[in-house]
Amino acid sequence: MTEHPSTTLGIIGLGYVGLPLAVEAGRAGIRVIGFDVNPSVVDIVNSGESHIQDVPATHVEKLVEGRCLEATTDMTRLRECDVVSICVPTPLSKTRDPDVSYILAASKSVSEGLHVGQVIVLESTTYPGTTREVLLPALEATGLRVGKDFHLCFSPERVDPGNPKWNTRNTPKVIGGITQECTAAGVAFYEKFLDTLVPVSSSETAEMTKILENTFRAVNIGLVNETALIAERLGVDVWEVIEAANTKPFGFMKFTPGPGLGGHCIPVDPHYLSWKMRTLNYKTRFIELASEINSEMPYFVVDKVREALNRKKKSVHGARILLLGVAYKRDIGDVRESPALDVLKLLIEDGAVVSYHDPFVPKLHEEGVILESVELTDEVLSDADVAVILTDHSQFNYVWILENVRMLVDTRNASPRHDSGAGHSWIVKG
Ligand code: SAJ
Repeated sequence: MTEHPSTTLGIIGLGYVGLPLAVEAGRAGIRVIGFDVNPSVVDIVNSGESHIQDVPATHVEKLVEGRCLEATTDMTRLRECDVVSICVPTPLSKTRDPDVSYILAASKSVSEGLHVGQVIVLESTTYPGTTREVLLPALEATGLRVGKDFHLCFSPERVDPGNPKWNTRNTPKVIGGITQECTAAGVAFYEKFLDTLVPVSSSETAEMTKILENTFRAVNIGLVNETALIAERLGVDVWEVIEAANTKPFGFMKFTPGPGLGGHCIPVDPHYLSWKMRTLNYKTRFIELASEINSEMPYFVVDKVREALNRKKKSVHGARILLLGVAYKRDIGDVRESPALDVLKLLIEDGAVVSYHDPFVPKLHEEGVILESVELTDEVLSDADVAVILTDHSQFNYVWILENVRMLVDTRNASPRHDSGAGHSWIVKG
């Protein structure tokens, strides 16, 4: 571990971005103070535990015991830091507009402790212009000047929860400052413990880079979901089409249809750009159209359930429906913006008796729905009128599921292709 005793890094927000960053910096010998408004997060970290799936508690414990890492709710201690990295949430408000309240709160705390020589870096995904228009005024209100007394950069987080290969240290890190000196100062700090830095010419460039990365995903997922809707009408198996297209060794990138678009990044980030462009009188048509199509998918899934029941002369009302997986993607327990919640609500509204099984989500308490994950047994499977695969967790035994269910709607192409040899429609058994 190379020592950087002179540098103290402050990280505001100890979530899925902040805690991995704290651990990587601490392991490089940088002293880290983690700041969080949630006292229980502070207590978890200070007791050498971890509340983040990708951060082993042993890593936290070692750094806390080695006095390289401590956590606090006391924002006045930001003045002790040479560098401050802001890793707070940037959700959407109820009206689907950017909610930058967490960035504003962090800006206030940072400006109260701002001193000559500090490097401030915003890592939270946001619309191009936020660093210069929101953060900079708050910091220069202290009388200190950017690029001269302190440095200010944007450097997007690129954490992919659950990714076994790419982590905070080895994922290339884009960084752009308000001035070139800011960019240089940011690079000089991060290269102490990150493998690859990608300096760009401004904070707006860095902000736009991140938004493009996630808009690219949202739009391509929208395209493949529309392809699924088209394939249904043509009687073609969309997954077979995608697998065949994916044999093209160049010029194609595989995305797969599903029950909709979940997570706290992909469904959210493109709307930050849409909002910003509306203020500049420009309509981001691809983003809006992709969002429209992705939001339609839960309704499409419920139509497939209705179609399956119809084949047995049953209605949705009173039907026993078992959802398999409610997390927004496989092998994690995060249900934020999960399309499974939309499917669940639609089925309950239609009078179905809905239960779910998700090994990563022991209980659901979302928007008025309170359910606990049921144990998955032969009986539970065979009792359901319809089972619906919404999240294709790796640990599910799909052959056993297919054998025991009466009817199966598979929104992830996870179950074995049924023996008829025909393509896999969304209704796999029924
Ligand atoms: N999805 C599809 N079809 C696809 C891919 C995804 O329906 O082909 C759905 C997923 O089921 C999920 C949603 O879209 O509901 C988002 O999936 P995601 O794979 O983009 O997963 P996220 O939200 O965890 O995205 C993160 C992103 N990381 C950050 O924004 C920091 C993204 O940049 C990563 O590329 C992505 O993980 C990843 O590759 O897993």
